[in-house]
Amino acid sequence: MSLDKFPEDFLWGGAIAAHQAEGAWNRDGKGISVADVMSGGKHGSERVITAGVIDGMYYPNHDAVRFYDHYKEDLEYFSEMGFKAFRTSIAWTRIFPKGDEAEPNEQGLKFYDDVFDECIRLGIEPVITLAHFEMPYHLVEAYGGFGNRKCIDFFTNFATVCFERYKHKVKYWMTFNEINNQTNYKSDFALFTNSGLRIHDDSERERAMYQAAHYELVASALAVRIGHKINPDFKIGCMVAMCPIYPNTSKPEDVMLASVAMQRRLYFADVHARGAYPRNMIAYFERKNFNLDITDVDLDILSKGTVDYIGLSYYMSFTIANPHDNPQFDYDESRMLVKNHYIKTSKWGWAIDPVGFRYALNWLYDRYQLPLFVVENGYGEHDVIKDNTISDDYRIDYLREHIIQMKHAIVEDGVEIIGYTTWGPLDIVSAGTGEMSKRYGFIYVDRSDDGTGTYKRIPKSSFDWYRNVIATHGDVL
Ligand code: P53
Repeated sequence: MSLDKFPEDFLWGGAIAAHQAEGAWNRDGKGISVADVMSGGKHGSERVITAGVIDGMYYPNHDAVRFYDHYKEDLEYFSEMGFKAFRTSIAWTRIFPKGDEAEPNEQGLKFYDDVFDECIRLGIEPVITLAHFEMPYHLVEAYGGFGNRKCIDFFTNFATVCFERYKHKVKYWMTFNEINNQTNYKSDFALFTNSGLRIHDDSERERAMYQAAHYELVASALAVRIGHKINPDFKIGCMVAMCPIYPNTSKPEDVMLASVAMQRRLYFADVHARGAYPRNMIAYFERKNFNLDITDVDLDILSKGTVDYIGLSYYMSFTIANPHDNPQFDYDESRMLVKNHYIKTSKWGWAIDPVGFRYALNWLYDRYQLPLFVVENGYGEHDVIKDNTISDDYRIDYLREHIIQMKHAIVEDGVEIIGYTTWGPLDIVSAGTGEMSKRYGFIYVDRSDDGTGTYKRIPKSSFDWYRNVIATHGDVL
């Protein structure tokens, strides 16, 4: 084993999600997903969730960036950059338009056959997320989303159909995208996108989140087991948003709260990786009298469906200070996070912290000793187009600094990493805000926040830069 550089078979690439890229929201039998009922928003104002699709309302994901029609051109660009891997999700509503049907929609299945065939033709490994913030809206209306145990079956049906259909085309899978994002349970967006929950009584929100997350963890463990039976060569991972949380000061209360905050945000990965709830969470559920519906059968399922790797996104670190009225060290993300004065932030307030990336990779690898797969990292920024060119040096700087830290983690710290897919290699609709103008891509898409534009693709200066990074195995950054 040589640890002096990125491994030869390292999977360099990029990642998108179906609902943020494809568009074609109601074509070829596709049903309405939770992403299809969210308006546009911006930094500081959350996207509005409507009761179904309302006539005359603007929904940025309906057209997204028309990957559905442009996928050949887009994959060709990725191939030109030398991508070894391409991560996307399968829109659940293309396969099961309402979510509770007995039979899948053949036209939806066919679309992903075409996409994966094209990837394979280009020598690009598809890396597939099953649920990326796009559950069928019908499951929300008729069942209350993952607040209802029945969604476990609907998800495992969906997973089974996908595993069977694509078993010779896809090896790398993930069950739920950023399953831990809903730890921010005070946000309607986080609860709705992850779990299809609409909770109006504030005192119910935290318990509802833990209950839904439990059903998701069970659904994920079942899917892992089903997948391994269908093809023992499958590598099935979980996916967590890794935002390491630093104490604001060396005051012991801040340090203790930071530790508790990490427990709360990452227990999802504990369950996925170890097949059991950590004792700190069991103690917490008891102290809060949550009385969650967690059965012995569930616990057995969890123990038999552990993941093969830890998928993670890394964008930013958090910093936390313990308020005086919190001697019991409860974690409230909406109230306790503070600005870290050592770190600059993006226009959307996201801390730019490359060393935090190295710290995060070490933290996860120390804890699980499972291979990591960095399936999202990137920099959202307004781009300026001038004479048909886009100079995005700020994006190159962000990615370079993060890749350097990832290299340190591999070479100096011995962390095992399967690959690295940047977020949004093609500009796509922002999940958090629904904006088009929060761009991540190496490839510009001519579309504005209100959906107008030619949808033409134009490589930015980062395109050539990333191509060279891949061509030199990360030697030239
Ligand atoms: P956008 C919050 C914090 C960290 C990651 O995000 C997040 C979010 C949700 O906004 O989401 C992930 O588009 C997610 C992607 C998303 C990407 O990060 O809000 O997996 O779907 O687009 C970037 O800038």
